[in-house]
Amino acid sequence: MSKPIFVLNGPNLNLLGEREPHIYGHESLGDVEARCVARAKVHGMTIVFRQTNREGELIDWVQEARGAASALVINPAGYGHTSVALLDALKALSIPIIECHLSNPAARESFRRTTYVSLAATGVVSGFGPVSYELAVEAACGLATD
Ligand code: CA2
Repeated sequence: MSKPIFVLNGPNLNLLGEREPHIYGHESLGDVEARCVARAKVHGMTIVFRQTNREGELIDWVQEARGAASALVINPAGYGHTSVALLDALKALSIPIIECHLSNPAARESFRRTTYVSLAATGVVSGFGPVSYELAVEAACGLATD
């Protein structure tokens, strides 16, 4: 049995579906989790899906993924644009890292064009709403190490 794919979500994503649906869509984070689980199941893989509003907790989970995950999908949310500490944690991983965004940050405000996480990512999926997560899990299943 291979290790699970970790899908980690950063701050404010717990509000998904409740605010700013014109940017982030109408689905809840629970709906997004269900998409990830279903997509992984097709490949016989499992998902550990988590969200936190705390930078340190996100970093703890990235460190946990070092031994416990076969690949990492991460939507760092706002921390992707600010956190060198998160980048440092990601750089310590030797498993594939797929950065995932609901929106396309490159097409939004200029401060979203800097994404530290991208420096450690194997690849990035953005702009497809909840489908971004499905595409990211699909990529993770293909790249997963044992
Ligand atoms: O498009 C994405 O997935 C983002 O990672 C979302 C972040 C944003 O800072 C990034 O630039 C792009 C924001 C997450 C906040 O999510 C909310 C969801 C619903 C209502 C309010 C915030």
